[in-house]
Amino acid sequence: MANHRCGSVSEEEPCCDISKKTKICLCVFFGLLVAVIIAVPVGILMWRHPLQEWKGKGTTAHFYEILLGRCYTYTQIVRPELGHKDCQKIGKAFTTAFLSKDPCSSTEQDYQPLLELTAQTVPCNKTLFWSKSSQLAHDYTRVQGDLFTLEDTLLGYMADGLKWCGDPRSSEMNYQSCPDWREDCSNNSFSVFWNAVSKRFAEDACGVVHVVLNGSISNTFDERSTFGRVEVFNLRPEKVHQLQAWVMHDVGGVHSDSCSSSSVNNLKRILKERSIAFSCQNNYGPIRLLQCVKNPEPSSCRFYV
Ligand code: 2NF
Repeated sequence: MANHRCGSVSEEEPCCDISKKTKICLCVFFGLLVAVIIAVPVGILMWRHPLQEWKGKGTTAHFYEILLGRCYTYTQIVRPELGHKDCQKIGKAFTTAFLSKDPCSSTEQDYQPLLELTAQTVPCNKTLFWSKSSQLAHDYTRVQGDLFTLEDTLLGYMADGLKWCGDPRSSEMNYQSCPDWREDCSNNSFSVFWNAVSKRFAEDACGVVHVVLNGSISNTFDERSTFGRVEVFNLRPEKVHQLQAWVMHDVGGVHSDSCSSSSVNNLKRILKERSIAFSCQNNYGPIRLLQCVKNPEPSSCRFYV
């Protein structure tokens, strides 16, 4: 019987048949070689960058460790009166909300278990909202320890300043990039979280509530901000008697807006429609004092120093 294996020579077949078989074998060999040359670098690239690329910054390095550390710091040192909270369980519920999921299809339901584990009562009259005035509002609650911004509650404290997202193709966090809420998608795991916790913070508020607004920018009350979009509309008129706004100007800076400006009047109108009383004060004294302690030179601070 003739031997048809590549490279073998049978006595019955002429030599020209060998070259034909050799050609086929060479073709298969080079075909495989080309496939390997293409597949290996592509495979390496896929292995090194298996996750989708987004326009925003990636997950904060050591995200999980920071979450856990902040949870223990808050419950043991900052507010031990909150009582026992299971930080391991809270950390797990946080990451479960977004890991292995499309970071542009996040829902408030994803964060529901986390919200339930971190329930916290803020006393009536002690809620402080802020918009475009993060530093100042937090400087104030640091000295006025019985007032709470969202970041003075457990969940806000844990997440403040961090970034996070996952990827449906991996169970890992995406440390390379995360969706930017303006450029990629609005329903991203980060924005949806802040919308959900801001909503709960507003729903839970009662009595007279306060907001620090920035009077040194033109849209002091911004309807597209979290305060303007989420918090104002989730205050419960049956529990919240009044919203008191403090419009603060930078010391020595421009006074773009004040209590009588159109953007603040817009806030007043929305609250009136929602049957919530509104009051407003420019450069509220105790917060002005803090601004002047940090920056005592300008003439507007003469009164305090
Ligand atoms: O990072 C936070 N701590 C944070 C983020 C978003 C919302 C806190 N909040 C809560 C706080 F409790 C305040 O009461 O909402 C209120 C402040 O939010 P704001 O939007 O009214 O105030 P801004 O100064 O305009 O924004 C605060 C931060 O949120 C970002 C913004 O870039 C800034 O870093 N931000 C605003 N809207 C979105 C959004 N849709 C957003 N980030 C992602 N998606």
